[in-house]
Amino acid sequence: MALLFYSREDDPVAWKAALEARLPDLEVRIWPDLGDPEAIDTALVWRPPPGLLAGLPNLRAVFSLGAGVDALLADPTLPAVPLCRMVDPSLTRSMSEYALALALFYHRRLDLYEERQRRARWEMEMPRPAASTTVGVMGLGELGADAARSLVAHGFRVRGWSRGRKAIEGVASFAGGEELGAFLEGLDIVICLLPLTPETENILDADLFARLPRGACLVHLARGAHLVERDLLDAVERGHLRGAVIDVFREEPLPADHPFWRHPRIRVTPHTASYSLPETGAEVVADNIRRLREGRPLRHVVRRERGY
Ligand code: NDP
Ligand code: OXD
Repeated sequence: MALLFYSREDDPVAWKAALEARLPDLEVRIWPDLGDPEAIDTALVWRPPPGLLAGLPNLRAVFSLGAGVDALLADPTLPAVPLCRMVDPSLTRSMSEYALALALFYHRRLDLYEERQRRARWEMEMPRPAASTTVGVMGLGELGADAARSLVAHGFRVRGWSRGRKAIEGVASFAGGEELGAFLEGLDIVICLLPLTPETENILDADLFARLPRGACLVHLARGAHLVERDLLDAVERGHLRGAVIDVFREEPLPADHPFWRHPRIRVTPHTASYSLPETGAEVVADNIRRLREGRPLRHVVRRERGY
């Protein structure tokens, strides 16, 4: 049996080689060269066109190249086979690195110096210790928990918000909608690492921004549809938020005429916070294929009823 690989963004040749090195008997077929669809029993995909997977009659499992599976779950024709998301050390480390880098960007006031440089102003601010900055991480899953640990290790004061309460050393845990207000109160920097579900869509809105103190910064690394873009523009323009770094957008690539591109206090990065390397990600997929073959439970299976 064969695995179908589909991604417009990942290198199919590198993934094929990494998978075949681990499972020499696995035939990897790269879209659009499907061959006989009946011979395909697994698929490794990133944002496949709706209906593609439904055309594989003998599919037994779908493996996502991404940690977030919102786009897959939005396909009403997605076959009712186990869907496993990507949980991979390289993905986790690169996300934590990005979250830490951006927390440091605001903590060390690099946004202020950028602006002063444009006006040739030599004016320094006395650096403050990391412990004087409170960073809140929304979502304490594989990525959020590791990011929170990196922030703690650097010395920041760290809070985390999730559905259930967590015990992560050095992280104050807040759980559920009823504790969101207390989580947000007094944050200097909020980092969003939530999955996109019906409950979290549009969560970064005027109401949430109003619960942050004046001068807080947003680092949004999760999904475009979490953010109400108009509300962010308004909060930044009124000076309620000091600034934002946004990595994910409702429309990707971000259209050239989008106001975020040219806003002096909104920084845009092209959905680049984190990625899975074939060298490590292929091992995660190969492990699940071995489990599937041997009838053992798969790892990182998405719970469809909760959407992540
Ligand atoms: P996980 O599924 O491991 O973690 C999700 C976390 O969010 C959990 O802590 C969960 O709480 C919490 N959560 C879910 N729903 C709610 C809710 N309604 N209220 C409060 N907390 C909630 O996901 P990952 O950490 O692996 O990934 C997170 C997201 O990061 C992905 O879904 C994707 O959108 C994004 N991402 C972005 C990338 C980029 O390059 N920009 C790269 C990779 C991922 P609990 O633990 O209690 O269930
Ligand atoms: C992911 C992503 O979900 O890259 O892994 O956004």
